[in-house]
Amino acid sequence: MVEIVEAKFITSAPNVNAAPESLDQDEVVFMARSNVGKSSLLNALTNHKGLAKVSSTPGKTRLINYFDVTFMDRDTSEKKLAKFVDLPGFGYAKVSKSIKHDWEKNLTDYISQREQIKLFIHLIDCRHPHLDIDTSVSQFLFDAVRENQYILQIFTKIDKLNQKEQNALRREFPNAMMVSSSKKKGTHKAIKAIYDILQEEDSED
Ligand SMILES: Nc1nc2c(ncn2[C@@H]2O[C@H](COP(=O)(O)OP(=O)(O)OP(=O)(O)O)[C@@H](O)[C@H]2O)c(=O)[nH]1
Ligand SMILES: [Mg+2]
Repeated sequence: MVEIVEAKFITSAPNVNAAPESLDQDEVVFMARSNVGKSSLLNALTNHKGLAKVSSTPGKTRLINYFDVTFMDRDTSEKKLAKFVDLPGFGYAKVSKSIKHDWEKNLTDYISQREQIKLFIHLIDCRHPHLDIDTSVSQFLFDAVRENQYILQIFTKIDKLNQKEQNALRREFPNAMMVSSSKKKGTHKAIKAIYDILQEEDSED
C-alpha cells in the first residue's frame, strides 16, 4: 500500500514567475472550479486536516500554494518526494471581469509554462459532470499537455450520489477516479494512481 507519510506547506506564489525553484519534474497540480472540494481532498490525501484551508466561502484561495509531500510504499519502504500545487479555483463568478481575466491568464500561463508539472489533476463535482467550464478546462489541458505529462480526472463528493448514479458516472468516465473526502472513499486509490504516474520515467531518459 502506498501512503503519504509527510506533507508540509512550503510557500505561496502569486504567479509562475514567483514559483519556487525545483529542478525535477515532480509537480502534481490540482485544478478545480471553486468549491469543488480541492482543499478537502488535499487534506484527505495527506491525512492532514489543516494543510489546505477548507472554506464555505468559495474563491478564497487566490495564490498558488505549494506543499512538499512524501509518498511511501509500505511494502518496499521506498520513498518518493513530490510537490503538490494547489491552484486557485477557476470560474468563480463573484469577482470582477478584470480580476477574472487576470486569473485565467495566470492559470493558463502556469499550466503552459511550468515544465516541472508531471501530472494535472482536474477535479470535477460528481453532481455536475458536464459544466461548460470543466469541458473547456479538459480541452485546454488536452491541448496543452506535453509528451511527458499526464492528466487525471477525479470526481469529488461522491458520497452525494447513490450507487446507481455512481455506476452511471463510472460507465461514462471509465478513466476517471471517484473520491469522497468526507467519507474517505477512493483516497487510497487516488494516492496509488498519483504515485504510479510519478514513478514513470521522463521520456527523454
Ligand atoms: N459531502 C461532501 N462535501 C464535501 C466534500 N469535500 C468537500 N466538501 C464540502 O465542500 C465545500 C468546499 O470544500 P473545499 O475543500 O473548501 O473546496 P475548494 O475547492 O478548496 O474551494 P475553494 O478553495 O474555496 O475554491 C466545503 O463545505 C466542504 O465541507 C466531500 O467529499 N463530500
Ligand atoms: Mg480551497
